[in-house]
Amino acid sequence: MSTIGVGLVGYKFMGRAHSNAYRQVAHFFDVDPKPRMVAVCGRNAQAVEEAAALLGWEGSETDYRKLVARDDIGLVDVATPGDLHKDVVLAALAAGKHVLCEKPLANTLAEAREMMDAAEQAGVVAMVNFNYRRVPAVQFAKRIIDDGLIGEIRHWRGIYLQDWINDPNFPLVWRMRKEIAGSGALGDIAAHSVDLARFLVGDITEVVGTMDTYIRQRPVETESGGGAGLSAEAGQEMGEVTVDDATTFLARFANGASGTFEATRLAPGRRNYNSFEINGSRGSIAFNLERLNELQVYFVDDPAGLQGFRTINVTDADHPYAAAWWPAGHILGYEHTFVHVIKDLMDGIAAGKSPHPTFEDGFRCQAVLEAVAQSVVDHGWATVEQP
Ligand code: SOE
Repeated sequence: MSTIGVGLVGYKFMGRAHSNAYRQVAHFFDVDPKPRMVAVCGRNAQAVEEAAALLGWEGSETDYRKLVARDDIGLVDVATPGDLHKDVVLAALAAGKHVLCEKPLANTLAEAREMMDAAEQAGVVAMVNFNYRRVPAVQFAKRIIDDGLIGEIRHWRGIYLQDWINDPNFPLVWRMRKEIAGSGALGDIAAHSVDLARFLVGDITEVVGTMDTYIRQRPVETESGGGAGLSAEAGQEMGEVTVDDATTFLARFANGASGTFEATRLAPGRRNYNSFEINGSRGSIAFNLERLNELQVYFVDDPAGLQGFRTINVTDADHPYAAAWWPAGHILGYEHTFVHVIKDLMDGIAAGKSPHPTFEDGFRCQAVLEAVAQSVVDHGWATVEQP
């Protein structure tokens, strides 16, 4: 049994989710190498030392350049806001480290291309953490599609709704500042839908869409900042929101299917409603992350009179990842998707092959996002750039 030293950059919401996955993966999956939680990195020395102790890291660093240079680290995990992804990833690749980078890969297509090319040059394992690909029900949907059970795919309908910033008094956190996040709902949550659509249906060739901001001013976040999730503390001053609250777009897939995408963070009552429906010539599949253990399926070949959407509880032993956890019906949660990502990343490192989503997948997703933004400027269809 071998181990690989991990260095994590970022220790807030995604840092906590990734740390949990590194702690858990070897307890449930037979991974070789096993991750060794060497150091977590953050600019605030006291805060990152506290995070190291809380999250189970051996040590901490305050400079990512020192972290990537450490001989006891073989994998660098980038769980920072988007404005830091490129610099940290390029430094880690230059140091010959394997890399896991949070989604979306970059804040611009040019950055994504530079990162994709650098990963290719470095010849290491490089993966993007679109974790919803590793929901067992999503993997099972892929199995159903690949087995031809719903026939030729004609329609993708991706709807990702949240409401955590519906309150106009919610502070101006980094996800609402273009210089840090790159975009709003488009890059934060529509990116997940685009990645799932690419995984389940195929590549996208052109798009046309809208991007809207409804709450343009918000209270500036206090220095104390928010917790490790999506919470934050409002200060007295007001600041400008510089990203989209919502986006909707149409898409054409290379295989002839049509797609609709909607993503907003202003949908009261929808906490993390990442859903999709796929219609094929022989059936349909529907998924909703808020009921992530379930997959709805419809098959036209079911006997007349017995046809209808049925709900599969994707927790049986022969369902993806399920055998490693609990007996059928003892459901999984959001955090298990990150454990599955790390399990597949360890397998990729063992095999010397980048698991999907690779950095090319990250680039292709970024290209769709950039084309949507371009279509808004041009008021017309935009072609999606290819690698
Ligand atoms: C906020 O919209 C957020 O935390 C996203 O940044 C994550 O990628 C998504 O998984 C949950 O919602």
